Amino acid sequence: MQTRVLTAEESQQRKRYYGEIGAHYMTPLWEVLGALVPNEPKPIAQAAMWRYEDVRRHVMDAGALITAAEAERRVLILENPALLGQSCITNSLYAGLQLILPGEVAPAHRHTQSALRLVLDGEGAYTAVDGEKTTMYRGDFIITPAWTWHDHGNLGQEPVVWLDGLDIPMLRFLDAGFAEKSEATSQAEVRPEGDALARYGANMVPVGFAQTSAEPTRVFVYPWKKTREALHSIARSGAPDAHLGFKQRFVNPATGASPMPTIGAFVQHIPAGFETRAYRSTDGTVLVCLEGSGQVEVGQHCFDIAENDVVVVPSWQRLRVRAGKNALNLFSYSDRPVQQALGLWREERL
Ligand code: GTQ
Repeated sequence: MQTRVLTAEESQQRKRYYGEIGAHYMTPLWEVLGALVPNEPKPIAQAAMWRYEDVRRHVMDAGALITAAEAERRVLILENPALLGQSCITNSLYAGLQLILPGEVAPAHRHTQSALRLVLDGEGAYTAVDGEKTTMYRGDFIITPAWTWHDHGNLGQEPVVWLDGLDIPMLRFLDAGFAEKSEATSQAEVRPEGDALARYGANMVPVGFAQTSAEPTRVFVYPWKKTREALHSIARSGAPDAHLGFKQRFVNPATGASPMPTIGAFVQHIPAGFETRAYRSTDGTVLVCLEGSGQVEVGQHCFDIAENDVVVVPSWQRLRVRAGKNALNLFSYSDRPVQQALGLWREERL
């Protein structure tokens, strides 16, 4: 709306009119058009960091407060400071830190929300997805696609913490959430551990197997050991991209699409001392530091990051990453595949 100074009478007249139409649940577009159709993304979400060293103690304290069985999932939600009360880290994505103590089980359930786990702290836990277990090692990226049964347990001697990334806000927006609890606390083992990786994650698929890009991958664990080896091999030959360092996208190996249709996942190696040039994209992104330390600059904010720290980069905010004395290995996830499927995704190298 072009703004001009209104006379007192005109103001009164409009206010009266807005009141009249308000009684019929109508409101004038011209008062809000600029906000509804912005020139560029103006996210409400803000850049923020959760320093693992600062929050770990509070995550552990939850272990004395409630059992995994009672909580169903013992998770501290990471809420964007500008979106408090909405259980989201960006408009479309959720993040949480889940704790499971030795001997505990987080009972089997399934839901239409898709989830990823990034293992951060402790050893000996497992996740079972549709009847196959995977032991969780630090840095492993594990998925539980929409409507797959999943339960978690800890057979080890120490508390285990991982980051949960889900599309909860997206499903809420679409009103497409369904969930179901299993009668069995833990799923019966249908296939031995490693079966999915052997069948679908060894540069082969069963002959005749075909998927569409909307179907999630049958590979449900991307072991950090393999990812890390690949990243380091890549980094040994060739120069880093000025804006991204060495950045790889996780895929469904059978289709090349993202592992799950709603959430994209990435891993990035920034060599020691390297500083990326400013970059922005429309997919609000959650970054997790797996190795090394350095700085992450998001718009006006600058965060010193170390292992297990989580940073949220809202849509279209300028991002620069600087690695310290040791190389940085960063994991990230975003709603990029959704934006790309709809022809909306944009990036800019500054
Ligand atoms: O592990 O199934 O952080 O259902 C939120 C909802 C984790 C899970 C979360 C969930 C889960």
